[in-house]
Amino acid sequence: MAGGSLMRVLPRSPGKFDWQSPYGLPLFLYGVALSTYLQYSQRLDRSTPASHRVVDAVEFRGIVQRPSPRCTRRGIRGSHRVRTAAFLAAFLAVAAACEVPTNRSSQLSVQLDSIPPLVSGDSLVLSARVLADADTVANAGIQFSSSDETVLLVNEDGKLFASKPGEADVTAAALTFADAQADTQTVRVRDVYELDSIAPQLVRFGSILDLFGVGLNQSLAATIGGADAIPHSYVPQDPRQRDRFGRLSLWVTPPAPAVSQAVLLGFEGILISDTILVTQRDVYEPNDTTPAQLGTIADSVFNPALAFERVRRGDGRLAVDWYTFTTTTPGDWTVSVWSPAGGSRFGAYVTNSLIWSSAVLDSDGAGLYAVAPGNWASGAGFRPCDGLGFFYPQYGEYAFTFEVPPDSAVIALKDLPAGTYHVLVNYGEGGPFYDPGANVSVIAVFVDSLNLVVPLPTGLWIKQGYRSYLDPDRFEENDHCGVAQSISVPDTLEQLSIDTPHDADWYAFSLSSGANVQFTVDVSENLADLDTYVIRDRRPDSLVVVDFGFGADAAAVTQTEGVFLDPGNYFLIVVDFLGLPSGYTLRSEILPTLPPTPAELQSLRDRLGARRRLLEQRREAIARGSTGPR
Ligand SMILES: [Ca+2]
Ligand SMILES: [Ca+2]
Ligand SMILES: [Ca+2]
Repeated sequence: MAGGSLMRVLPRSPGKFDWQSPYGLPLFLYGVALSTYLQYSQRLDRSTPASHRVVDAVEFRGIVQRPSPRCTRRGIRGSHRVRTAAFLAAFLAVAAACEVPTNRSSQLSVQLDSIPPLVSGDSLVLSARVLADADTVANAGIQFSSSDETVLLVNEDGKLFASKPGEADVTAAALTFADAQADTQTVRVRDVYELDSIAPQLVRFGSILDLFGVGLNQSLAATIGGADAIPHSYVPQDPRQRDRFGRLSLWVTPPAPAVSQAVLLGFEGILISDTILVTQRDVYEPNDTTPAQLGTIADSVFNPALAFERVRRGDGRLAVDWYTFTTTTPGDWTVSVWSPAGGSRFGAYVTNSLIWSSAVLDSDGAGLYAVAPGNWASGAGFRPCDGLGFFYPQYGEYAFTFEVPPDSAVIALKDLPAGTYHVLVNYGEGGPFYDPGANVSVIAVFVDSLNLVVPLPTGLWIKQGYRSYLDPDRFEENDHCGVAQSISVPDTLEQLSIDTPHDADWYAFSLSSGANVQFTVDVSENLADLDTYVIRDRRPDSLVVVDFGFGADAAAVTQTEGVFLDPGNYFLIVVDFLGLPSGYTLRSEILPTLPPTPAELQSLRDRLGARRRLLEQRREAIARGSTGPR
């Protein structure tokens, strides 16, 4: 009865039906209209003995279980427990006798799971399945093979071992379905230390080159075009496998030539990239007569791989590097600029006002960088106050302070008002001076007689916060006259500090009657060499240097002469001649009032002359030291 009705009811058109059994074993019978089939099977369940020749009646092509277990007794038992148990038991007894049913489909194919990137020495177990359309055929045996056993060892069970770098095809084929389309993947086995690709192909100094590969990390010595490359970052593809695939990013540093290769040197050997092209300018160029605008800085701008390009402007002068940055809230900021090749040709200044104008020309008709009246600058040897330089009556000329040129500059500024600031970096011969005719403090840059053509490495870091070598003293910020600290005379002030190289401490004091005042600076760092300048404040007309002190033989104590000072307003500036931070104590005393003698005036002139000569000697020594072979 059952066999006959089944033959009549079941359509012969192929179809499929997913049915989730109450026991979590999804069953899928393929090849018949299963809804009908199951209706029948349920009817049969109630009325028909388990033994049944249902298999003859349906055009099934296989039975599918997901997930596909091996053909085990357990799997079959599970299938028995479906509600249509009676029917299915009979069905499965035939269909699932551990050999997959006959292949009558041209839709069958093998799907080999994606093989992950491999490194020599890796092993894994391959997985694949036979698919009928999009569905997995249960119990279908798979045979795995490798096209090159010297590269990839693959056994029958699909265990794979990557034995050496190279390429091989892995094929998964169905054991029993002769018509099933085999699946092949080409697999590349990477070396444990391998450079894969590099990007971008065209870079500038200060840009970042990304190297992709295996075994790359930041501890490798790296060069680009022979120049030491500065590590930027390393990002592993898989954080749990840092020593495998990843991206190593390097700063492109000068003087990498126009056609360069990246070279990585590790314990495992040397890796060399393809050629990259290097534009011989840094990422902020051109920023000579118009500044590179860094915009509003929330936290920091950092680039250790910039270049001083040593190119000449139209007026024959060496180009400079000029940046502006903007802060939106008052706060502490530190500007740091450095160059290994700095020395006597290096100058870096921060100012709240800077213009370049061919309207402000030097005697040769070259343009100058000018700090406008009323503004300030801070940087070794460049300390205009209200735009003015200091008049040295002993010489009949204007200058600022005498300070040895640094090879790096750290300018830390506390409580900087919100606004836009300028950073000017000058590597050329020349320097700052005050032009009384134009009433501006200017920075002139002259042609570099050394005529070097290679770009010099330099770095820039503008960072929120006050980053000093020593703790700032209680009077910071006092780096320019606009924020000078008022002091009494006489007095003794302790626990002061030159907190970074070339920190300058400005103090303001007034005398209501003439006095013979002597200032003494005691440093805590014996090598430090601090100088004092006593300046008569005659703004807006002039700032006149009336006394000057520096350590004689031992630099530990600096003392002014005790020159008679007329009633009026004064500045006392403590500057760092050598660029050596130190704590200090500042003591002011009133000495017995005596009019200045010609000998005292001569003494001041001599001291200033001595300082100038020492400065020139140091400049020359630095220049000799920094112009050797590079
Ligand atoms: Ca530059
Ligand atoms: Ca200070
Ligand atoms: Ca200061």
